[in-house]
Amino acid sequence: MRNPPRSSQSSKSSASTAARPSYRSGHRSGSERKASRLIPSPIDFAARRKAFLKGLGNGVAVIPSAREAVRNSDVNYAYRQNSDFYYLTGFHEADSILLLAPQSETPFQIFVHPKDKTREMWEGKLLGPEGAKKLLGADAAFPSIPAEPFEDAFITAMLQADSLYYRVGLDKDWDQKIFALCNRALRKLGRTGRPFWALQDPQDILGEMRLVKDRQEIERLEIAGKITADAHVAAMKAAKPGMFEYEVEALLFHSFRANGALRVGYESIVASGPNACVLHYRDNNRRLESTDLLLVDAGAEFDYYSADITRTFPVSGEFTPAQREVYQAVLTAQKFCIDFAKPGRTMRAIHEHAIEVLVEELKKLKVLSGSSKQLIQKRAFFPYYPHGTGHFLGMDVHDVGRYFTGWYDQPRKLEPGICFTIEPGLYFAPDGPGPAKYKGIGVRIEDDIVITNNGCRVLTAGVPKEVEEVEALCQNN
Ligand SMILES: [Mn+2]
Repeated sequence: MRNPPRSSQSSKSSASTAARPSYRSGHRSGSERKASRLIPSPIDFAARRKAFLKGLGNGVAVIPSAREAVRNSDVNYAYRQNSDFYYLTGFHEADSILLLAPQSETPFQIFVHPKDKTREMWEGKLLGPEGAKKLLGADAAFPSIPAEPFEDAFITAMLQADSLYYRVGLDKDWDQKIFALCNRALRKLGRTGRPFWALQDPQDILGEMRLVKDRQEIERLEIAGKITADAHVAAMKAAKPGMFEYEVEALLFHSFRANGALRVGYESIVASGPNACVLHYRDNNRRLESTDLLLVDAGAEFDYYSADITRTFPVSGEFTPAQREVYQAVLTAQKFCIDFAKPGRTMRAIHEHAIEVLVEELKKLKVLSGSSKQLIQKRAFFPYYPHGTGHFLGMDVHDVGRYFTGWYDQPRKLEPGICFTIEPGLYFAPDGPGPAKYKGIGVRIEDDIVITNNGCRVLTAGVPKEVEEVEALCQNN
């Protein structure tokens, strides 16, 4: 089978509202949703380009589309556009190149796969250069195959530029091509003694732009959060002893797609029993046992924005006393961190806060003892809490943007519009340290939040996390 159809680019307005699946109420939930309220407002890609072009100063930016990745023979992995490319264009096709040159008469140039009847018969419609000019609002659009139009345009642009914004190191073929073209441009200048261009990472500008979300982006993260929350609720209701982890995974994916989210933001983690202690567990092939906790870490991607939720619940519908103790400790930390998150605070401070709360909880559970300060200094919590408390969230599940300003000793202050996860956990590996009664228990609770003017808002509140609510849902098969 070929890839599923990507977001349609069929209507006139689709350049600004590309990939806008409607959100349909899940038939299992029974609650009426007004679909109109869940269709996000269109994104102004031209405004994004304008801001980016301004940031480039006298530089030129080249952003190639994501490459098709071969799975085997002539079959590819499912394609997803590069986030930066999509962020600036709303265009989802492979074999495209974005060339942005503020000094040029045509600052926004795009190179796209040429129209090709045979290819279109197999793969679906291509926008083609003419369509790209019209629908994407490009100042100039050319075929990306053969390479000459891009090469000529790039060299011309570089002759007028001070610096090159191009991300090195992601794609060797592209690196070679770009450097060779730069050298051709230098030769073209003759014996001027002009040195090679300063090389900049487009992330310098784009990372900051993408990190602070505007209304349209928050809407999308909110919808992704709602779709994901519904899927987690469905998983809690459906999971029972004897099922396989992959059955729960399938159910999540069904729920995502049935509600208009075309992809997962990352491969779902469905980890039962001791598998929950494997932080990025992916096998998803164990059979659920009646005394298991099931840790589900899964997020839908809606219109290129991803949610990221983790819930941990008892397969039987009831926590054992030991499971409940660990769960309650993590929940306490998670809620404290959410209360703590507000403008001016930092991701590092939130993490430190989580550690402080978890250390107190571990003392209550008699896992640790002694002075909290010393336990933190010695990192005594680390065997049980070996990961961070959150990450930026957006088009990439681990989103772009600087966690630090200046050098790495100055954590950046959070500001309204920054979205991230809060996901403390506790893990007692079967062969690790800790009291016997906790061995094999792994709990993580993760929500997505956006910083507001005076605090934060949880985007994923649709899936319960209080012990009684979780048990009630799990029992309601
Ligand atoms: Mn996460």
